[in-house]
Amino acid sequence: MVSEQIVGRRFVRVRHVDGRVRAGVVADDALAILETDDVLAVLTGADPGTVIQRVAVDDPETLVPAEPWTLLAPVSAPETWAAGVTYERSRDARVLESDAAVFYDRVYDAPRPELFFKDAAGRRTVGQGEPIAVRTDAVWSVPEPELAVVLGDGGEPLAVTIGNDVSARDIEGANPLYLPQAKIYAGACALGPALLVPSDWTAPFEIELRILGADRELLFSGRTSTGRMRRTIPELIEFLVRDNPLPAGSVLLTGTGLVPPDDFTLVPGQAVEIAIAGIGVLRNPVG
Ligand code: DO4
Ligand code: MG
Repeated sequence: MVSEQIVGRRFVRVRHVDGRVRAGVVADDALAILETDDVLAVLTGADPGTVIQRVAVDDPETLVPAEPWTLLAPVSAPETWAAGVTYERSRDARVLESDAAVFYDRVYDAPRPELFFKDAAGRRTVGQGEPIAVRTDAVWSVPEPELAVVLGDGGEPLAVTIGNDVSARDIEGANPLYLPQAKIYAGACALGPALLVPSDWTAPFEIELRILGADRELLFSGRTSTGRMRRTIPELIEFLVRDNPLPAGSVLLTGTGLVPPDDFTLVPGQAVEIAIAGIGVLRNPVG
């Protein structure tokens, strides 16, 4: 169970140049680096131990720490899962891109949600500032800004963070059976910058997406709210953990409500910024 003292707080994982990984707590415009490296234990009520150092950050939203520390993905997720077609905008995009429109249309209203595997052991997941990727055999790639939920043993929600479910829309649209190839590849997931323990799990989160060109010019921006989701977080978790033993620290991406125009594709040199009020800003170059 989440301890009351950490509700409303933000937690990070950082690595020292010597290789040590530590958990940290966001404290004003700095990170309080903890003795422990186990963010999950802190979330579930373990004594965080003492603060070993305070490190300044570049910005209270992006939370990039001063050297010799670097920011890591805030959780080392044994498994990352994702929900799809949880917003009307996503349903419309899938219906347009695919000959199998009926499946997407149907799943939007069906009692059972679409849930798919996204990553294991964080092998394809990057953190703040690290490059996300486009598949070399895809011609239509997009970011998908999503609220990500970190789950405990048994599936209880512990914290939220920002997720980017980077996807190859042409591969996804060619045939629904290609979904794993459209969704699972090196650099196809980003998480960060911090874990937030919300004080109210039912309150909506505002999500903003900005895509920047090589000269930092704005190529696309949009906003939505998790209040527009067709399903609730408990509903998604209930289906995810049904007959499915989920290791503690697993992550569930809750689906995208923001889709760039159909003539847009990600290319190397661009950058994707996702802001979720209360959590921060996740910024990744496209590599
Ligand atoms: O099957 C399509 C997946 C859609 C998705 O990832 C989303 O709606 O976020
Ligand atoms: Mg998605």
